[in-house]
Amino acid sequence: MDILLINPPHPSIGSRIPCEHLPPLGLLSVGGPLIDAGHQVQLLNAEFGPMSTRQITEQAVALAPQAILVGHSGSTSGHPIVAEVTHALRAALAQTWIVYGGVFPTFHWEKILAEEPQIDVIVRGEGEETGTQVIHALETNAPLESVSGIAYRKQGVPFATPPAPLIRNLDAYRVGWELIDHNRYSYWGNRRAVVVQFSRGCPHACSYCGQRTFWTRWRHRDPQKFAAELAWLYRVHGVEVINLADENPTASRKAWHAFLEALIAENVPLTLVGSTRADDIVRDADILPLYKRAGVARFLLGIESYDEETLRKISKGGTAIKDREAIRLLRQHDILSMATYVVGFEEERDRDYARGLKQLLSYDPDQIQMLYVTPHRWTPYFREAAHRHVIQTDQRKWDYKHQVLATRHMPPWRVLLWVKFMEAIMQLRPQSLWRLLTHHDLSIRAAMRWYYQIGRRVWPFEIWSFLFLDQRQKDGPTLAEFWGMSQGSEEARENYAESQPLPAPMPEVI
Ligand code: B12
Ligand code: SF4
Repeated sequence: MDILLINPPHPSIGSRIPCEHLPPLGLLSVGGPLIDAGHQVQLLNAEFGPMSTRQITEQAVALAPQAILVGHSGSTSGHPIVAEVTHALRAALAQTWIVYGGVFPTFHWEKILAEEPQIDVIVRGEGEETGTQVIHALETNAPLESVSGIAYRKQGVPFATPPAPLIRNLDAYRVGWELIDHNRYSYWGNRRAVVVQFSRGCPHACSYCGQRTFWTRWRHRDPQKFAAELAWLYRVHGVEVINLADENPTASRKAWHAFLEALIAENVPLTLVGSTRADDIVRDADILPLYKRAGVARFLLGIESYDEETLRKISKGGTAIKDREAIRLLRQHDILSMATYVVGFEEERDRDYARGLKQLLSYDPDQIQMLYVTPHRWTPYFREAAHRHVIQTDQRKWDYKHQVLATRHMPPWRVLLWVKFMEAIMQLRPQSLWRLLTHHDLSIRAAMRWYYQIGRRVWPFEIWSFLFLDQRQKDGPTLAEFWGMSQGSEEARENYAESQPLPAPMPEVI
């Protein structure tokens, strides 16, 4: 079948402010198995430009595919643009199948199928095997009901088949790297870059996390094969920067250690950036030199809050002592730390922000990222927040960089003032500037400069957007009224998936 993968343009700052783009790994992961199954696959990445809906439609019409597969990694805030683009595609290509996948449609399939008649099939969960099976069913006119892990309209009514089993062997499917021109993709200051996954899922259970419910059980690729693929990307395609998409790449010390050793043995000058948990860094204190030798340059630590009570409430499972120690250890090994700080919890007051700032200063991370709490309907946190009022009803702004829920004691302008004040203090304090100017590792200094350059544009842009672009509701609906009730039955998908036996994990002894 002739298949066109479309990555629609995302309106958020993460896509629009940096002049760099990363490959859409989700679509490439679906594309590789489709190519291997004998289909003709092309990718239209509309993030470049960005392309208008009209331009996307014109290109799609010119290519005349039999099926269009669409999805976006920023899936919640990306949904409105997917709806707009697919609507236009349907008007121009009446006979083409339109298949949609990703995290948000996995959980919101029912509403999407009811509201967007142009979408024929939604792939729920991992797309490698299910995507290939859907295309096979469409091509051979087989009943869609025979494919697990999808939703479609059965006799006009949204209908979901049973969840697909988890992919047990992540090495069984390959990424369709041939779908992109590596020259066009960069990160970390115009260095050729890719996004890759060593692992999927997370063994922890933070109550607000939408990702672990999606991937469910933590699984990892073969460490040697993964290292060999990264080395191949460097040698054949000149890739310099590896952005790890993993929720938690270091969850197994044994597997991560094996990967670091394998990558060091490949002897390729790669730069690795990713996210992980502070307690894993503390656990790995003795092997941090290996992190550095393998090329790890920065880890984002999902610290979220510096208040033990909030950490307990969101079931983070971390402690302030470990968080601080992780930052210290990373610095000791010349690895940058980026700490996230989440605001917008219901009972917050000025004194909480003041305390948070004091704590942040004492943690002394190299970079910070301030985020707004953004409850997804498929997370346990959603139930706790269901009564709160939505102040941002534009779904495109549900991107963690806009306040979406009212807080009880503070108007949004004061929350924004605190956020901007904390960002400015953290990034412009003498200690940070001194490191920026004098860090002995020149590559780290360049990376810090790059982050400051992006920050210089993002910081005023967010204030400008708040004042002149964003519309906020005064008496908005409650969260439950806005999205509907919590998706208890969808959370059951996880239990279903977890009931499937997986191969034994690598033993945790080294
Ligand atoms: C790398 C990354 C980025 C990069 C680049 C993204 C890119 N080029 O795709 C940058 C830095 C630009 C970025 C920006 C943003 N990001 Co981001 N990002 C990620 C990250 C770390 C990895 C994405 C990824 O490649 N995942 C791995 C792939 C394999 O998974 P996947 O895309 O879900 O695809 C699988 C399935 O969903 C399915 N599938 C997906 N699409 C389709 C389509 C079809 C047709 C089918 C059949 C199947 C299918 O099959 C795939 C294989 O199994 C994720 C966290 C994560 N671990 O996923 C956050 C994440 C996607 N980002 C997020 C957010 C909020 C953003 C921003 C909105 C931030 C901002 N305010 O600017 C923007 C959005 C713009 C964007 N381009 O995505 C959130 C999205 C939450 C949500 N539910 O909406 C995530 C999940 C982080 C989080 N923990 O919450 N991001
Ligand atoms: S540690 Fe990170 S990925 Fe794991 S459940 Fe918590 S927030 Fe999600």
